[in-house]
Amino acid sequence: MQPETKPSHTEVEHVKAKSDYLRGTLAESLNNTLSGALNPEDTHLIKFHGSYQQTDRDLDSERKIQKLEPLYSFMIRVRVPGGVATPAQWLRMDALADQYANGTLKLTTRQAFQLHGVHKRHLKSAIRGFNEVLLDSLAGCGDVSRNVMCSPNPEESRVHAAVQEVARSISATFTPRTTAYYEIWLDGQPVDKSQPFATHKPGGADEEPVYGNTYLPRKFKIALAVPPQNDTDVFANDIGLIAIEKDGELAGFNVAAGGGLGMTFGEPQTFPRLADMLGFVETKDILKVCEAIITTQRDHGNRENRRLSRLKYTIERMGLATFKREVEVRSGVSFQPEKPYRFEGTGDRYGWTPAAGGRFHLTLFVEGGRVADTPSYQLKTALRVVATVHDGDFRLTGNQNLIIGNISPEKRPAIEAILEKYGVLEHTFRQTALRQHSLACVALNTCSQAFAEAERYLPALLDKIDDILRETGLEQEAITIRMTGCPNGCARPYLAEIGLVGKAVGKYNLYLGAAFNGERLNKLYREMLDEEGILRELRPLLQAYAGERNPGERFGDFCIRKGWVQATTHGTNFHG
Ligand code: SRM
Ligand code: SF4
Repeated sequence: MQPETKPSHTEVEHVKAKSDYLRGTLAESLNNTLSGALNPEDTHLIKFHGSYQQTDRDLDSERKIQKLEPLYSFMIRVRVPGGVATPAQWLRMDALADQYANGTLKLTTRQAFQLHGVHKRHLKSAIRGFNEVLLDSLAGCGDVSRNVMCSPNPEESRVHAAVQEVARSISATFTPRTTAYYEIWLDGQPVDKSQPFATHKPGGADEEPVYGNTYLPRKFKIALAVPPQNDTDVFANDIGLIAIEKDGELAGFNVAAGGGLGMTFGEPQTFPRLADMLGFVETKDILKVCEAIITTQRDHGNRENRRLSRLKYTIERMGLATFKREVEVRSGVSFQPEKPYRFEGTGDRYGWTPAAGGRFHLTLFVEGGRVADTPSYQLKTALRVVATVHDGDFRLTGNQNLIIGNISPEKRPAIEAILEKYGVLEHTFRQTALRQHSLACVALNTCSQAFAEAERYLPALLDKIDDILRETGLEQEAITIRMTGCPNGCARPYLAEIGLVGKAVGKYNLYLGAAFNGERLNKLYREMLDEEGILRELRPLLQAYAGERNPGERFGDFCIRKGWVQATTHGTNFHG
C-alpha cells in the first residue's frame, strides 16, 4: 500500500497530494498576466510537466535595484527516450528555440533537449509545438522516472536494436498516467491520437497505478548500456541496466540499483554513490523488476527530507540484502548471479562509423551540449540545413553530443559538404582528446543552484589546459574532465578523471581518481581553486602522467597509483 501524507512530510509532498494528479492551480497561474511567475505551489508541480521556473541570474541584482520583479522565464526539458529523434523533430525544436526560447538548443547529459528563456505567455505554444511532432515534456523533471537513457552506440547490432526497444517500453510503462498534461498544455486534446488519453473525471479519478497520487519521494533515473560502451554512465542511475548478449541476441540485463551523484557541501551524510549490482534477469522480466524497484522506493523512500530521499539512501537504510529481497518478493523474479561484462569507457566515438544497410553514423562534438551559431562555427544553422536533406535520424548522446544517424550513401556527400561549409567537422576533429571527453552543466545564467560558471567558462579553461597537453604531448590522450556549477553533479563530475565542482564564483573543488569507464568515483584533491590554482595543480600531475604512466594506464588510475588520492570504493567513503 502507498503511504499516506504525514504532517512531517516535506512541503512538496503536501503539494503533490492535494494537486489532483499534478493539476494544482497551474491553469490559473498561466492565465495570470500580472506576473511572469507561477503561484508558488505550482512551481513544484510544473517540474512534473517538464519545466522549471527560472530567472535570468545575470540580471537579478540590477532588476532588484530597479525594484522590478526578477526576469522570470522557463526551462523546458523535452524527453527523447533513448535519445533518437527524427529530422522533423529536430527542425521543430530548432524553430521553437528561435520562436519562443533564447535561440539555442541544449542537448543534456541525459539525452534530452532543453529550451531556455521561454516566457510564461509562450509556454503553451512551445509545448504544443513539440507535441505536434510527437515529443513531450511530461516527466522531463519531477519525482517520477525521467527520460530513459540508452546507449546510442553507432555500432549497430541486433542487440542494440533490442535494447533500444526495451528502453522505449520502460519509458512508456513508467510515464505518469495523469491527463493533467493534456488538459493544461493541449486544451484537453492529445495531438497524437494514438497516445493513451483518458478523460479526466472531476474529483481526481485519474489513476497512477505505479506511482499513486504522491508519486515518488524524489526524482528517479533509469539508464541502459550495451558493453563495452558505458556512454550512459549506468552506475550514476537509480536503476542501471547492463545488456548481456548471448549468441548475438539480447539475453537480459545485469541490474544495478541505487546510483546517484548529488550531494550538499558541508553535509557528509549526502554523497555521490554508484549503483549496487543486484544480479542478472532475463529480458522478459525486466519491466517487473523495474516496477518492483520503483514501488519499493515509493513505499520506503524518505519523504521527510528531500536531501536524503533518493533510492541510494533508501538502500543504505534498508541494507542491500533486505532491499534485494523486497524487490524479488514484489516482482516474483529471483536475481541470478551477475553475468560477466566489460566496460571500456564512458565517451563517444567521434567521426564516421558504418551502420546497418550500408548507411553511416557521424558523431559530432557539441561543446557543453549547446547547439548555437558562433563566429567560428555555425552548428545550429548547419544542423538545420542537414535536417532538411537527411533521411536518417538524430541521436542525442549522454555526453551532450550528437550523432547524425543512419546517413544514406546518397546523402553522405551533401551532408558532409554542409557540415564543412559551416565549420562543424573541423570543430569536432581539431579538438584535443581531453576536450572531446569534457562535459559541463548549464549553471549560470539560468540555473538557480549554481555557485559558479560551468558551460560558459569551461571552453576558456580548456584552452589553457590544452596548452599544457601540447607541452606534455598528451593532446591525443583521452582523459575525462567534467565541470559543474554546484555539487548537484549534473555533468556527473564525480565520475570524471578530472572533476571540477563550483563552490563559489570563480572557485572550484578539484576531484581526481575516477575510472575512465565509469566504474569508480573520484575523490577530493584540492578545494576552492581559482583558474590559476587549477592550472598550477594540474600541470605537474599531467607532466608526471606524460612521463611515468604505464602502457595503457588511464589518468584516473595513475592518480591513485601515485597516491595523490585514495581510491573511492563506495559512496560511503567518498568523503573520507
Ligand atoms: Fe540536474 C537539478 C540541469 C542531469 C543531478 N539539474 C537541476 C536543475 C533543474 C536545477 C534546479 O533544481 O533548479 C538544473 C537546470 C539548469 C538549467 O538551467 O537548465 C539541472 N541536470 C541538468 C542538465 C540540463 C545538465 C546539463 O547541462 O546537461 C541535465 C538534464 C538531464 C535530463 O535531460 O534529464 C542534468 N542532474 C543531471 C545528472 C546527470 C545524470 O542524471 O546522468 C545528475 C546527477 C545524477 C543524479 O541524479 O544523482 C543531476 N540535478 C541534479 C540534482 C541533485 C540530485 C540529488 O540527488 O541530490 C539536482 C538538484 C535537485 O534535484 O534537488 C539537479
Ligand atoms: Fe545547476 Fe548545479 Fe546542475 Fe550545474 S550541477 S546545472 S549548477 S544544479
